[in-house]
Amino acid sequence: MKQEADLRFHSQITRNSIAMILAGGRGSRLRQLTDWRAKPAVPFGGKFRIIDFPLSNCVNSGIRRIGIATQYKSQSLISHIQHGWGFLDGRFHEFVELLPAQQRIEETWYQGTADAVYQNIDILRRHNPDYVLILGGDHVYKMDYSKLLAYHVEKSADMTVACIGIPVESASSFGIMSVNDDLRVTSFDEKPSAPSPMPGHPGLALGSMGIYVFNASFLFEQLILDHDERSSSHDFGHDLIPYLVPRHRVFAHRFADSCVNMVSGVPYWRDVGTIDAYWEANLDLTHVTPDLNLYDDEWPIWTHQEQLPPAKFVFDDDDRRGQALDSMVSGGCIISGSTVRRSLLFSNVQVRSYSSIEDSVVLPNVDIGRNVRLRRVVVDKHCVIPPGLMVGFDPEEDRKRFYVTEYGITLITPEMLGQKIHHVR
Ligand code: ADQ
Ligand code: ADP
Repeated sequence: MKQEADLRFHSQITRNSIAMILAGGRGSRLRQLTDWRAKPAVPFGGKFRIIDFPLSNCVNSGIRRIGIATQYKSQSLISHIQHGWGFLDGRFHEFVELLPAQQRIEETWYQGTADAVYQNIDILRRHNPDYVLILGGDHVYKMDYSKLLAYHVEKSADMTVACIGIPVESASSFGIMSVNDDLRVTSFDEKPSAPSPMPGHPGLALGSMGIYVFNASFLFEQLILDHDERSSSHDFGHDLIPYLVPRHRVFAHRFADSCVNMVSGVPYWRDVGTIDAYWEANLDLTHVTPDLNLYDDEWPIWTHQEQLPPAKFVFDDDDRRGQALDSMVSGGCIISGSTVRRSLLFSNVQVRSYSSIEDSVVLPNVDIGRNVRLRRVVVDKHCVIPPGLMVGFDPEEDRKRFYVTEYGITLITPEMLGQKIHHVR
């Protein structure tokens, strides 16, 4: 009975909520992978884009009214959303609405993250929500937002911030908070230079995940004050939250209480903001029991899928086997007379005879010629890898043409190969 009552409570709250995904950031640490697309549009996991994770979390949590604020290099993101996320039904007041920075209210682009919401305040108001859920478009994780919203309501909070333990060494890239015994936030510092650990957890600081719930009328009132009356860079982490904490009821919600994908008791949440982290999180999916479960029917990740034939593995004319081992291979791929090991191939990748691909992530529409050897690389969309190319064996040589990370992962893009993209499939 209690469970049924909880479900009714959750569904009523989610129905009266609207989500706003902030998808305008550049993600410059992903180097040339974000030269042509915003970080939320970066492909991930063989057939998804990063933004599919927060979007799927919304839909799976019962939140069907979603705005997406776009800005930097948004064409790729817009086309993905238009192709893949049109299934929400306007007749039931469900929608995914793209909100490009279009200088509607101000003659400027979105400034900080709070400004991206402020500039759409009239659109949000029109839908008359009780709660607004604000999300980043940059992280890979599975979370039941209905539990976060229910927590916010139970605490009678004005605002709630989802939080997670962050190793102190990397905590200066996050908003770091302290809380009292009731989880009320008592201080909030955006990217502090010397973050303090949580009491009782020497190596961990309490970090904001950039996921916020607000009572809608409270949010609108505070955004207007932030805009009209305060000197501010209009950013949630730098300005709004530190201002609200001493004056209003701001609570922290532990991600572990709403996470759908735990790994040995620790909730899965990945930034994939650097080439190393991106490579590692993608390659992890090829392991026998990966940290991120993409095969969970209870919490599916939705995306735009091109109609493609199945992956094909064939012998070549010299009778060499085409094979992939410990790998994930998407639709439209053809592996002929070559071997792919511990790698993730996105759709429409062709690998020709005598080639070997190891520990690599290959994005869609890539053509790999004969006698190619790739090891520990990330290959961007549309690359044509010329016959005989060897990458991943001599970092000094690779650095002359490609981008090689400190950890020894090489990024290959069409520009680095001297190729121009004329035709985009
Ligand atoms: P950061 O991720 O460093 O910290 P930010 O660069 O503002 O903060 O990005 C937050 C989200 O907003 C991202 O999804 C980004 O794409 C988007 N975004 C950034 N600028 C935007 C703009 N002008 N218009 C639209 N969208 C924009 C934040 C918080 C920290 C918290 C971390 C968790 O500020 O407190 O710890 O997220 O990762
Ligand atoms: P995505 O996978 O991010 O959608 P697309 O291949 O569809 O990437 O490209 C998105 C946009 O960027 C398209 O308009 C495309 O023409 C442009 N683009 C992508 N890569 C290049 C490039 N190397 N040179 C020129 N334009 C590019």
